[in-house]
Order: sequence, then structure tokens, then C-alpha cells
Amino acid sequence: PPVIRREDYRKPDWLMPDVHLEFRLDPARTQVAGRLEVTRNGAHNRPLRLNGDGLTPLAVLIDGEPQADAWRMDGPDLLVDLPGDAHVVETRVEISPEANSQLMGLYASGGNLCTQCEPEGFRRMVFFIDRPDVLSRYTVRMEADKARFPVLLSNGDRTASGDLDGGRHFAEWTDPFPKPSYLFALVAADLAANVDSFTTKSGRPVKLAIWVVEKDLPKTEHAMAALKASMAWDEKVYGREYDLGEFNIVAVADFNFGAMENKSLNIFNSRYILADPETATDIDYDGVSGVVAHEYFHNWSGNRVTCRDWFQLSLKEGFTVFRDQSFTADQGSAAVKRIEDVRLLRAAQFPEDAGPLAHPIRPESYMEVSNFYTATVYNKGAEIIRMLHTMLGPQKFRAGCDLYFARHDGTAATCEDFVVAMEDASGVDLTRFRLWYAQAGTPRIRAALSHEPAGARALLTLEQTVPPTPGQPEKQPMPVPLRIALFGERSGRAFEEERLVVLDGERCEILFEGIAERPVLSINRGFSAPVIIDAARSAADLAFLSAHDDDPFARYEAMQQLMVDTLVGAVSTGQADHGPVIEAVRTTLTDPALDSAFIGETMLLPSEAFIGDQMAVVDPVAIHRAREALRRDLGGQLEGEWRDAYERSRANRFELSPQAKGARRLRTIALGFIMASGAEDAAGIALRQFHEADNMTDRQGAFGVLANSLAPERDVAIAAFYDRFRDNGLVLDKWFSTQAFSIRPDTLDRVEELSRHPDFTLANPNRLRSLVGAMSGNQLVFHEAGGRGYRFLTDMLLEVDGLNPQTAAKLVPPLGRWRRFDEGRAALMKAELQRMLDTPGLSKDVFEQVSKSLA
Ligand code: B3K
Ligand code: ZN
Repeated sequence: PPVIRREDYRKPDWLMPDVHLEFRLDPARTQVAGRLEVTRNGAHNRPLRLNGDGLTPLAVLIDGEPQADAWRMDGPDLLVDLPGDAHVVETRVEISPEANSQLMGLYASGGNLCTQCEPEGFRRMVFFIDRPDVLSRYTVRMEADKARFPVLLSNGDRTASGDLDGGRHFAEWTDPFPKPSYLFALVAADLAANVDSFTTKSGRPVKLAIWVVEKDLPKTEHAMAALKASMAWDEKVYGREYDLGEFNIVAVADFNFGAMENKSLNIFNSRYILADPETATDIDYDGVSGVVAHEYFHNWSGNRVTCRDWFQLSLKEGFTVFRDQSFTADQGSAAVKRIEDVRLLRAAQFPEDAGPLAHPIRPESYMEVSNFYTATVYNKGAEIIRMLHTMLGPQKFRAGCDLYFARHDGTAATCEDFVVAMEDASGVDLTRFRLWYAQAGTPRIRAALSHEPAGARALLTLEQTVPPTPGQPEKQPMPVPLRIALFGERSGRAFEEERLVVLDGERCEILFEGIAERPVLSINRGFSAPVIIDAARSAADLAFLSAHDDDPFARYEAMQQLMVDTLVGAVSTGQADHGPVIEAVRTTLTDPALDSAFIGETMLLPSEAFIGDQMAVVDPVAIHRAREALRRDLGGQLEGEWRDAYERSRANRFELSPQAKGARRLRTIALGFIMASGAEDAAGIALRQFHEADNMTDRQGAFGVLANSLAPERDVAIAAFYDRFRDNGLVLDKWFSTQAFSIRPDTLDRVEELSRHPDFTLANPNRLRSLVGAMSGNQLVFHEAGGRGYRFLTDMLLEVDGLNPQTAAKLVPPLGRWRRFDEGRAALMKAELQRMLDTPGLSKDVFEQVSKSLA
């Protein structure tokens, strides 16, 4: 497949200010007609290229006339020779939504019809200039059977509707805001709406509607509250108001990712809309509000100002993730939110940045753009924006955003435009900061602190290296903003106000004065930069910080580092000293000043994958053993404390307050440790929690603990969970994933059995991820020495590739980590990648991921 390069960007040859689309909708055969008013852009004589993907033109008219010799196909595209500078081009095609298993373009889900266009799905519906820098005003007419599809929605405002002969009806929609094709959406459905309203700060009323199958209406309250809170927050924090009379959200069961920000018609994976206590965990509730906010915030960061080309994707995604993270932090506990975001970054983005698929947040090239909706573009992209916020301060950052929106409203912009707006508004030179957009790889910072008691001085030396990544062997040092504090070892107090140090070269030295007692270093507080800190602090210093640091993130971080050091030491030497971890955990667990949510976060052992990331050669079995040994010891030695924590966090009434959520969190974590202690009554306690729970968080928590155990209670829970929720797809996903995450020795047998279960299907991305995705994230099971996990993943992936390449390609990365494993496993992993490459008809999505993984 051809490689598309950022440097090859050329402005569009033709513009398309006005378009009219007509859809005669039917699941088996839908007719789509496009009427494009095109204008030549600049002096050239190139033909008009209309992108298509799998389309056959049934008619092509130029200025109302069929002109057979004026157009021809060029591969999937339609080329039209146009003599003048302005013409009207009309085309007509027929497509089959129900045969569309890629879930891109117009497709059927649960009997309804919906679209997904970003990034290049629009061209699967009608010949079009399908690129984000061509913005058009749309009018849309839909016709469909009225009984089957009573609801007809598109972007903007409904401008006409009515009945037609033969039981059919129509609706026309007009969107006054010019937009690129990727933000187009259409829905024809039999759904009911939760309707509400919001009045913007300038007094404009907005009708809000969340469309779901009627029985799910009671599960939309949380999403609606999140939508209203997001609208108010964007006004307050960014001064951004909503700009249309309606805002619609439609939930569908079959969706390739989380949700889509189509102008005024967001379409969502139902897992990010539906929530009630019986079926959704606290994490699910947070997922709903976070994704609703994210998509809403795109109305400005993405829609009003969009991207010039797909290399600029982080312009809208990194910025919008930063915005949704800030929103969530403001709604609840900022510290816990930051801990969760950093955990996700380390779990998903750091490995990507250290592996064969590493790329800068603004990539230089791609074969298939769908492969670049990555943790790097999204989550590292958000960290880059956060660093700007940290370095500029909130006022200048806001001024930069205002300038960016004012300058680029209604246009397609670049990352460079964003940085220039930040510079112009703040007066800060960001020349070197731009390297963060261009260089891949996670910087490593070595920090060494020395103390000179006689002069009451301390000297901190910082050194930066950025590792080589594919295509980028040499790197330059980047500006790294580090929030730093020193604490007195005896007094436990900070010596001075926290400092913000920007390490802007390979090395720097910072002098601290008035440091009378030995200082302990607290660095990268709040995770002010997305880097790896190598500070070589002793177990005693880390334990000290975990108890005394005044930055909650830094306390968490110290505990994690202590656990990681202990576990990595145990794996590499075979010797483990659990004492310091046990004492530090005891201190935190029994600190009455701390809230349960924070305690719960801190008690989570680092994941097996994360421990592996710290090692030269990953030994999944040794890591698992070391981690379970620590868990057992923590469970046994602190059994009384865990039982106290368990009892004290018994929530007696379901509430969504941070306190109640924290209590539920801690409760299940405590249950896990009680189980690990080997206590005889543990499985019984877990089964009681499972049965008595009045909410999914507690039930699923107990289910997860039981799923790991060899006790007979495990089988009881599996059967009971299935019986209770067999008709609820989203909960059934949990039933699959919980079993696939199990550390039992027979997990792979069970996973293979579940892949033949009548409720398993490759056609639904959520279900696929809940079994196959979960298994490949289960380090112990996926890396079973004989390679059975690798083979299972590959078998599934190849099958999915025939249906839905975009989703198949997302399953590749775990195999791409082969360089990190021993020779035996590496060879088995490579053999599976090679097997994919040798498969005829492989999609370009999977081809790109696999060929890069083997390179
Ligand atoms: N912009 C969409 C993602 C589209 C992914 C296409 N593969 C959702 C979001 O980031 O908000
Ligand atoms: Zn987004």
C-alpha cells in the first residue's frame, strides 16, 4: 500500500462550498445521490477527484447533463474533467448498509441505520472530496419506511418533514456550519429520546435529546447530567458556548470505538451512554461522563476549528482529551483523576512509544490513517497540552486558546497554528517546545540530589536522554517542565515552595539553599511531564514520601515506585524483602486523614505488564509469581487491617458521591487481599458480596476476585452472573472479560471454550475486545510458553480482518512486543506475525501494523 506523507500536503484542487445529499434508505439497498457545487481552487487544470471506496457510479451528471466522456474511474475514485471554474457535479450510487461489517460509512446496528465517517468512511456512501480541509454547507434529505424508521436525524436543524406514499416518510436537515465530510452523520431508527434542555450563557435555549431503545431510557440520566455539566463547564472554563438549537446523541450497540463528535449529532457506543446501578460499575459511570464531555468539547476543539489533514489529528484529540480530563478533575477528586490518567498513559502509551509502532504525536507518514488513533496521539497529545498549561499558567493558556479559536474558527488548522497562537498570546518562545510534536519516544530523566550539610545546600543534577525510535535514531533534548520539592527527612516538612524547573537541554543543575537536614526529593509532582524519572531513591525515602509528601500524586507515585523496585528486585534476584512495602501500605491504609478512593488507588499493585516494561527481558512467569507472593504477604500480614477496611467501607446505600465510590473501590481491593491471604472464609465473603450487592461495582468486584480463584464458589458466580444478565449485551461483555482476565491455570482453555459460546460474536467490537482483547492483555495467559495464546489471537484476528479491518488492526500490538521477550517466545510471536503477513487478502490496516512490528 502507498505511504502518505505529511510533507506532501497540498491544498485541495477543488472546493465544495455547498452540497446536497439524498438518501433513499433501506437496509439491503440504499440509494445515495450527491449534488456537489464545486469551485476550482487556484490556477490549475487538474480534474476533480472524487474519492470512493467500493462504489460504482449509477449516474454522473455535470451541470445537469450526462457527459459520459468527461469522467472515468481511477481505482476506487471518480475523476471528472471540468472546463470551467464552477460546476455542479451529481452522482448516484447504491450501497447495502446491512452488508457493511466494517462499521464505516452507512451501516446497520440493532435494526437501525447509522453512519461513521471519521476518518474516511464518507467515501463508502457517495463520491466526494473526502478530506478534512474541504468544508461544505450540507442540506440532507432522507426517505425511509415510516414504521421501521420513525426517527430520521442528521446534522444541524430539521427544516422539513412529512409523509410519502407507500408508508414512507422524509425529513430534511440543514447544517448552517461548514464542516468536513468526516463530521457528517445520519441516523434512521426506531428509538426513543430522553429530552431535556440547556440555556446557554447568552440565553439561547438548546434542546437536548439522547436516543436509545425505549427500555433503556432510564439508563440515560447520567449521560444527560454529564452533557449539561459539560456545556456549563466549557462556558465557564473556556468561554465556549453551544451554537445550534439542538444537540442529539444516539447510542448504538455496534461501534468501532467509543463515540463520534459529528456536528450536533453525536453517535455513541452504547457502553458510553447507558448506566444504572444494577448494570454499570463506577468505572462505567466515569466512562460515560468522560466520553460525553469529550465529544461535546469537540464542538469547539475539532468541529468549529477542525484539522487540515490527518497528521494534525492530535490538534483536536490531544487538546480535547486534556479538556475532558480537566473537566472530570473539576467534577470530583483531581488527585484520583490524575492518578488514573497517568496509569492509563503508562499502560497504553509508554509501551507504544518504546516499541515498533512508536510515532510522534504528529506523525510523519502512514499507510492507513485509522491506525493512528493511538494512545500517543490522544493521551501523550493531552500531556503536551498539559505541559503548555503548566508552563504558561492558566491565564496565558486561556488567552492562547481564545486566540486560537478566534483566528481559526470555521477553518481547518494545524498543530503549528495552535502553538503559534499560544506564543502570540503569551509572549513565550516555544521554538524548542515544538520538538514534542516531532519526536517520538519517552524521555528519561536522571535525577541526582546531593546534600552539603555544612553549607546547608543541596544540589540537584538533571540529565535528559530521549531514546531512539523507528526512523528517529538521534534525538534532541526537549523542554521538560518538572514540579519539584524537597522534604526534610526528620521534620517531614517541605523546605520551600514547590519549584517549577524547566529542564531545557541535556543537563542542568539546581541549587537549593537553607537545607539544614538531609532532603528527600519529590520530583515530577502531579506528573508535570510525560517522562520516566530515574532518581534512584532508597526504599526508606520512597516510604517516607508515600507517607509525608503533600502532593497526593507524588504520594501515590512513591508507593508505586517502592512496589516496582521491590518486584523488579524480586524477579531479578529471586530474593524479596517485602517489609518496606508492607509497612508503607499499613501506614497509608490506616491513615485517617486519607479518603478511600485515594487509598484504593495507592494499594493497587503495579500491573504485570508495567513490571515487565522495567525489565530488559520480560519473564511473565517470574513476574506473576513475584507479584502474587507480594500480594499474599500483604494479605496475610495486614489481614486485620484489610478486614477493618472491608467492614468500614461497606456502603449501605448506593450513591454516586466520591465518598461512596471510594468506599466501594477500597472494599473490593480489600477483598482481593483477604482472598490472597488464604483465609478460609475468603471465598465465602466474596460470594456473599456477589449475591448481596445492590450495584454492579460490588458484584463485578466480587466476581473478579472469585474468577481468579480455584474455589467452587467461582463456578457458582459464573453461572449466576450469566443467568442474571444474559439478555444485557454490555453486562455480558463483563462476563466474558472477567473470565479472560483470570489468572487461573485453565484460563486459555476457558477462553477457547468461550469463543465457541453462542453469545460470542466477532461482528460486535465490544464483544470481541471483551474476550480476545482481554486475553491478550492477560500477561500470564497470553504469554503461555507454548505460544497457544499467540495462536489464538492470530486465528481470531485473521477472521476479524475479513469483516472489520480497523478493529482487527487494533489487536496486533501485543504481538509486536516480541523484542522484549526471551528467544523462545519472541520466535513464536514473530511466527504468528509472519503467518498474518503470508495470508492472502490481508487488509492494509493489519498489513501496516504487522509489517512495522516485524521490521
Ligand atoms: N473522533 C472520534 C474517533 C474516530 C476514530 C476513527 N478511527 C472519537 C473521538 O476521539 O472523540
Ligand atoms: Zn476525540
